[in-house]
Order: sequence, then structure tokens, then C-alpha cells
Amino acid sequence: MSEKRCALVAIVGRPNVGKSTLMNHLLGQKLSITSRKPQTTRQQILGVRTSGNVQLVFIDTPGMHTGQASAMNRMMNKSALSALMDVDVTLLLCDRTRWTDEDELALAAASKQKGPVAFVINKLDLLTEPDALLPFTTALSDRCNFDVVLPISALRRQGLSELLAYLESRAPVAPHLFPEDQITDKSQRFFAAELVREKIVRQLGDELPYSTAVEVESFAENSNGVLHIGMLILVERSGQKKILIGESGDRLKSIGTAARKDMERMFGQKVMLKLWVKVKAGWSDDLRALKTLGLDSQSGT
Ligand SMILES: Nc1nc2c(ncn2[C@@H]2O[C@H](COP(=O)(O)OP(=O)(O)OP(=O)(O)O)[C@@H](O)[C@H]2O)c(=O)[nH]1
Ligand SMILES: [Mg+2]
Repeated sequence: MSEKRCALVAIVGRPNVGKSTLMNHLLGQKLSITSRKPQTTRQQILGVRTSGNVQLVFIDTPGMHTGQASAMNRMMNKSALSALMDVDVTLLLCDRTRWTDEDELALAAASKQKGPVAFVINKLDLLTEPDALLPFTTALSDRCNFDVVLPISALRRQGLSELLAYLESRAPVAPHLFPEDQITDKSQRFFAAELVREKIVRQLGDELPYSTAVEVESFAENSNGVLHIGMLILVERSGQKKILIGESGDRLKSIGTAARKDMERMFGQKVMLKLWVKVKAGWSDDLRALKTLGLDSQSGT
């Protein structure tokens, strides 16, 4: 029997390049929430993949971003940076050749890594100018000593087996960090709240998602095995509350239904979900409020 190997793998990059999609598809299970809008992931989420003797522990991180200096934004960047500490491999993700100042932030952080950095070029399925790829990677490789450059499509699952083979080849001999059947470090409560946030981000306009947080108020299983979950959705202003609730409650209902269906799939149990909306001005810039919501880097399980 060969020895056990285990690697901690950070997935970093600017918002919206497909980090969470990649982690979900590498795990073969939806864990991290995803959306077309940037800044969907707000804190680190571990995803564990154990295959034979090799365990890969992925850390999905919030996208590194510039501007919008609220306390929450600062925490998101801090959380992304802290994921880089003590990992065995770093995956630096980008969206084709669309390089921005925020990619520069991520590149600068990745360049400081002691261990190998793999440059993963995502969304290959959308690439219209394949000729641009080589000069792009050559220019960047001059600036960061990439261990490997891997073009993939996380969404279409292209290049993922090559990526996994690469990661397995870099996994050091080490005991597994998690039992074989564990796939994350987060609780059901956490994912329940994340799924509600995902539906808000996906169903509502561009502004609202950034001003929204979801807090679990109650979470209990009754004797019939039904999970009763109550959640509070925090918004910054009363106008946002109106939008979230929608015409005679339609929007909130549709968010609730979509989230409940996903929860039932994820937990394998029937769920009764109740949602309330509350205005709490300035929550995203209030450190204490962020701690209560589990959005500081220490908590959030
Ligand atoms: N066409 C295409 N779309 C992709 C691919 N990978 C991700 N996407 C889409 O890109 C969008 C962003 O994906 P996410 O996985 O949420 O991106 P992220 O990097 O985690 O974003 P943040 O959490 O905001 O930092 C979603 O609409 C995904 O469906 C891909 O390979 N091809
Ligand atoms: Mg994400």
C-alpha cells in the first residue's frame, strides 16, 4: 500500500473568474455558491476531495478586489490573502486573457508564495482569439515563476482531469486532514444561509446583493426529520427591503422556494423555510455586525 498524501490548495483570483465553479466541479458537488455577479463568495470555504491515498483540500476564496473600502470588502480581501498562508499549491485563476488591475493584485499575492503556483486560464469555452493566449501567458510567466500553465473550462469540465493529475503529483506525503467522508469544514447552517444569498444575488438587480447579508435565526429538526429553518435577510435601506419582498411578496417567495429546493437536495431532507427582511443601516461597514454574521475571518462555520 502506498503512503497517504495530502495537499492544501488555495484557489485565488479576482472576482468572477470562476473560482467557486472550479472548486464545485473538482469536488463533483455544489458547495460554494456561484453567480454571474462579482463578489459572490465572501469568505473562505474548504472543499475536500479524497481519492484513494490522495486528499486534496481546496480553499475557495473571495475574489481579490480594489475599491469599495467597506469593512466587509477589507475582510474579503484579508480572507483571500490569509488563504495563501501555508498552502502546498496555489491556483491563480483568470478569465481568458481579460487581465485587470484586480488580476494584478492576485498575481502580486501569488508571486510571493513559497510553494508552486499554477496559472489556470479559465473560461476557455468562451475564448474567441486563441492566438492571443500564447503571448499573454508568456508575458505573465516572465513576471511570476509559474509551475505550470493550464487552460481549462471549469463550467464545461474541460482540462479538469489534467488539473487534478497535476495537483496529485504535487501532493506531499502527509496524513489526511479530514476523514474520507467529510467534504467541507462548514456547517449546514452556513450553507443554508449561503443558498439564500445565492438566490438573492441571482434573482435581483446589480446593486442589491452587495447590501445584503443572511443570518440564521433558527435551525432545528422535528421528529419527522423535517428541518425548520428561519432566516433574517439584512438590507441597508428600506427601499431595498421593498425590492427584496417584491409585489405582494412574490420576489421573497421565489427566492425562498429556490433556496429551499437546493437545501433539500444538499441536505437530503425536507425543509421548511421562513424568511424575514430587516433594515439594518450600515451593517456592511460595522465590524461588530460582521462578526455576528460570521463574516470576519475567524468565524463563519
Ligand atoms: N462560460 C464559462 N463560464 C464560467 C466558467 N467558469 C465559471 N463561469 C461563470 O462565471 C461566473 C462566475 O463564477 P464564480 O464561480 O461565481 O466566480 P468566482 O471567481 O467564485 O467569483 P467571486 O466569488 O465573486 O470571487 C458564473 O456565472 C459562472 O457560471 C467557464 O469555464 N466557462
Ligand atoms: Mg466565488
